[in-house]
Amino acid sequence: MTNIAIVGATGLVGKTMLEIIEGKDIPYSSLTLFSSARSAGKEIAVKGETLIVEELTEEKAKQSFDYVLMSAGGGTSLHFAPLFEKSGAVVIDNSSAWRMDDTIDLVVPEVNTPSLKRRIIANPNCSTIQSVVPLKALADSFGVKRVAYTTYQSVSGSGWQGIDDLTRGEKGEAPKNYPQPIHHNVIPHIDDFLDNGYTKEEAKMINETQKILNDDAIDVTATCVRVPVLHAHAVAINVTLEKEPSVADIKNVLGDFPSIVVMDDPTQNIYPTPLDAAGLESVFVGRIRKDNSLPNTYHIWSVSDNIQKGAALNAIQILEDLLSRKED
Ligand code: 2RA
Repeated sequence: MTNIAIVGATGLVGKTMLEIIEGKDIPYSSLTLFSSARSAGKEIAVKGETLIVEELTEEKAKQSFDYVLMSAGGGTSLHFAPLFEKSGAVVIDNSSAWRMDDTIDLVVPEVNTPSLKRRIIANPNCSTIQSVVPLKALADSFGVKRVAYTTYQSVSGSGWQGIDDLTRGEKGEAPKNYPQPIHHNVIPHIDDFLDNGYTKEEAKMINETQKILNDDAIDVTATCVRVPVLHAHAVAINVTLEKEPSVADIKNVLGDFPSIVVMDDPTQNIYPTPLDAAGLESVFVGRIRKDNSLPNTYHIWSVSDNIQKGAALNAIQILEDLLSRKED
């Protein structure tokens, strides 16, 4: 008997969670869909059954769920995740609200395992997930000292609103979500600015990388950029290692790591692009080469679907891991 709830079921990530649950045939005895009052009453078909989306209230959070997948923003998570937890559920939360809390696990299943000190597990930021997967492979074999990220993040990272802004721009209309037009443009600004000149998105990549790799000694910096692409983020990763492996060694280690697909043959113009990754589960890497300016330093280009591995799929993989432990 597994009772699952999804909070934010009508959002882009919630909708994708439902598709993955259906596609992977995740077993459940009941599936309850929650949303804000605005979307309550909508009907969604899952595994041949029509479910009616309910407004999430404190009373409903006291029902006995085993697992709650949340993707409804930080405010909703801060308020409702502890209520679900108190009622006995394990919450897997896609917002940034809990990620840097010392008592909360921040999990990418290929990289780390939840301690379950608390029954709230945080799903990391999308661009962080597709970066720490290759970095974990490198850390295990060669040690990681420093990372410099530049991201190229698709509009679906902002949910339906980001997609709407790109569509609006295509029709010559002004943006409603982004501070600048995204159509025919790139915007070096994701989430709010902080006093130190970085954005919150950049801070997420810095802090979450250290937490997931469990190593505060790794120096991390980031510049995060929104690009007019619908699906899949790209991250240019410049990484300094403890050792100095050959590029072939690096390709072998990455190719052997779960969920990584190496696409790297410059002679055939083979490298991953967002169009290659959109809708797929893997983290694709290419353009792997030695940095010409620094010792022990390499460039890696990582591309992955931000709604799949970057959000919904990673959350479902955490759920699958918990379900398999329950069976053991
Ligand atoms: C973005 N990182 O792409 C966000 C989504 N979680 O804006």
